Amino acid sequence: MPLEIDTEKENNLDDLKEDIEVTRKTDRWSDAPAEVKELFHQIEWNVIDGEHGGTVDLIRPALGHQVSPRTLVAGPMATGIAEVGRRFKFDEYFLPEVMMSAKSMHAALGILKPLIIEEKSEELGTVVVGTVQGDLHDIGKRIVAMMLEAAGFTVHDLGVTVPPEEFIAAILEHKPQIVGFSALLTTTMNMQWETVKVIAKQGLREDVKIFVGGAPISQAWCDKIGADAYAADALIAVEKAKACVGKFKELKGGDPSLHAAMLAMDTDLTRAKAEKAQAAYAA
Ligand code: B1M
Repeated sequence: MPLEIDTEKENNLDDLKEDIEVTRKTDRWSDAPAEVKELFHQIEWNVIDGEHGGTVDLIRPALGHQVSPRTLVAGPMATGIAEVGRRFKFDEYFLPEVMMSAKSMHAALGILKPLIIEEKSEELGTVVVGTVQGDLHDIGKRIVAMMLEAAGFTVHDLGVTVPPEEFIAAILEHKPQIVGFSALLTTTMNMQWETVKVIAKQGLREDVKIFVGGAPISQAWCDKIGADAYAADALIAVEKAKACVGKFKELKGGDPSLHAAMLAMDTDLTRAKAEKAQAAYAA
């Protein structure tokens, strides 16, 4: 049985501005056994310090303690890379440091990917994903792709800086039910819109449900560009993708009812999360 560790609760990450000694005093991951809590803090700090060898060396012991690959991705790897983003934003880190941290994330994801995909038990449908043209960020998109695979989808990941024509070619070749665009830069988010337009121009809009995600992306942006669903994280992407090939299977891409249904799912997911947090607090 995998260990139950809550990765959905909002964490205060101020300790990550300090050092691991300060981190050890926090109650983050305190629902985990002490040795796992310690491993999680070390993973956070290895991602922050860009120690890819160290990160990899910590992943296997964590798995040995029955921590699930998803918990590692959504837990200490996510908090570590979030702190890297903060440091970059405030000019405490420059590109070389960020690249080292990204290398740590990729090294860890390389170990976790086969394990996550092994969980695949059924065939739900086909998804094409890619980071839009001009954008090199792919850590989040890889996580989304892995989680979709684990949930039962066949995923064709087109990589980074994918031009609209490549998305079109992949739609024609793989006939996916869902196409997902990732964008991490305010300067590349517009390529999501361009790609939606090219798909529509090719007469393929009704054939695919279009998902958008990435740090600067929002529901308002999804509405504006006429995408079908916005996913703030990988778990939401999975839930919405399942609904698209399940209860909303008959709705076509671009149908306003599909868009409304996807939006309503956010309300349901937020309510479920709040109820879970309340139950945990009461216990
Ligand atoms: Co860049 N970078 N970066 N960077 N980088 C950001 C995005 C930035 C916010 C940092 C900052 O200033 N705080 C900033 C963008 C500012 C802006 O546009 N407003 C920035 C910048 C400026 C740049 C450069 C321009 C820097 C420069 O050259 N001067 C440059 C651009 C290069 C280019 O793309 N052309 C650049 C380069 C890089 C690296 C190459 C060094 C590296 C990327 C390595 C890689 O990915 N292979 C990098 C990194 C690592 C980051 C930060 C620090 C971390 C991004 C990340 O991996 N997050 C980032 C800071 C930040 O985001 N706070 C930053 C972790 C990941 C799990 O989260 O990607 O959000 P995320 O994915 C989530 C959700 O968004 C969602 O689910 C994921 C999992 O939960 N999601 C989807 C994502 N895609 C989805 C798709 C879906 C659904 C959900 O459907 C398909």
